Amino acid sequence: MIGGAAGSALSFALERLAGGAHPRLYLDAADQGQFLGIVPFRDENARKDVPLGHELDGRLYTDLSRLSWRDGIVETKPFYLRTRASERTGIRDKSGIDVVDLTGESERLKVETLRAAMEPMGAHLMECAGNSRAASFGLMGVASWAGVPLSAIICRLRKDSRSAAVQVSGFDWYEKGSATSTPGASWIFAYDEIERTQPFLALEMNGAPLVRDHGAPVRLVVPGWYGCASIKWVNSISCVSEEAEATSQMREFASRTSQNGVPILAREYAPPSIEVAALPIRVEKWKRHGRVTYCVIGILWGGAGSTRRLEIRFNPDQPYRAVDLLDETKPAAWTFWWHKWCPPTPGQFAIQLRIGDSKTPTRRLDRGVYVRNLEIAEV
Ligand SMILES: Nc1nc2c(c(=O)[nH]1)N[C@H]1C(S)=C(S)[C@@H](COP(=O)(O)O)O[C@H]1N2
Ligand SMILES: [Mo]
Repeated sequence: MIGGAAGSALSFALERLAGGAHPRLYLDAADQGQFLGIVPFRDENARKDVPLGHELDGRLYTDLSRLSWRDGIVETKPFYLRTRASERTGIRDKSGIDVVDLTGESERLKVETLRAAMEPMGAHLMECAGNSRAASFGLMGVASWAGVPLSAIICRLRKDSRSAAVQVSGFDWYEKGSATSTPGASWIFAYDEIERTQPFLALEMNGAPLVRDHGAPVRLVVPGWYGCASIKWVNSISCVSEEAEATSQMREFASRTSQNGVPILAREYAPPSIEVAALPIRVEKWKRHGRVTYCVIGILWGGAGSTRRLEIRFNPDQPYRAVDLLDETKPAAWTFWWHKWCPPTPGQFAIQLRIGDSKTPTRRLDRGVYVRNLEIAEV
């Protein structure tokens, strides 16, 4: 978990257990040599693990360097925020959700009713499509959720033959405007997408009721999709026709979710699926047998496939090499990898990653979105 005593996760060493088939990470630094510290990434200045700003411009960038391989869960307090709760608290009705059919007839679904039907939904990764170096790559996290599948709520609506899709909307009115974000949060889901991705209405995050900034009392979580579809402060779920126009939220995120231009109709949008990507999260410096060595530790996430060969290089003129993957594939979350590294000379390096054997798209990774830079002073 992230969020314990600072520095507690700093000193784990990585080693293959003698004779064991599975690589293990373990905390005993004794026979690993001497832990000398963490090498910071360059050109990253965002303040991490504290909420910054308010409302639409509110952010929290998670410090992923403190992530522990043991459960890979980010505690709620340092979990990333993209948009903080509105200050217009008085005008929001938090008692339930309006469920609206195609004729416009609506039924009030109470939060208490949802709570009574709540079940564990497992650990799921969420990443903002705007995650980038400017955010110190801190706009992502894995939490464990409890809630109710969206399909359980819309099953009634489904019988209407003219309905093709469902629009989930959240409260999104704020005291102040924003230079970079548009108010209005809703996303339209085709029925077959709901079946495939199994979105759920979450009431609990990491074993406690949802907090305000994460969408209390009820938010949507769409496993495997960028966070822009995971609507917070859900206040209505409506049936819409096949000709429904894309929402302002869908248009706002069109380029960040790799759409072809800004399509007019909702059904023209490709699912904003998180493609396979990887990120170094921590570079450890060690002294072993009188030599300085480095260990790059990172995460791999996204995509639907299972066999993933991840490769690393430290400069464009070097060949790619396979990294070691922690042998636990959790398709809904992230998995850990590491790579021991002895830089040839001191200097500046850019850590690049690629999927060696993939036919699946890895557009953000290939565009260099997740490249991190560092300076090595000692070899
Ligand atoms: N109502 C509402 N829901 C929203 C947003 C928003 O601005 N308003 N932002 C979305 C985006 S872009 C992301 S990445 C996720 C972030 O969820 P989190 O802040 O709980 O991590 O919420 C989504 N849900
Ligand atoms: Mo986002």
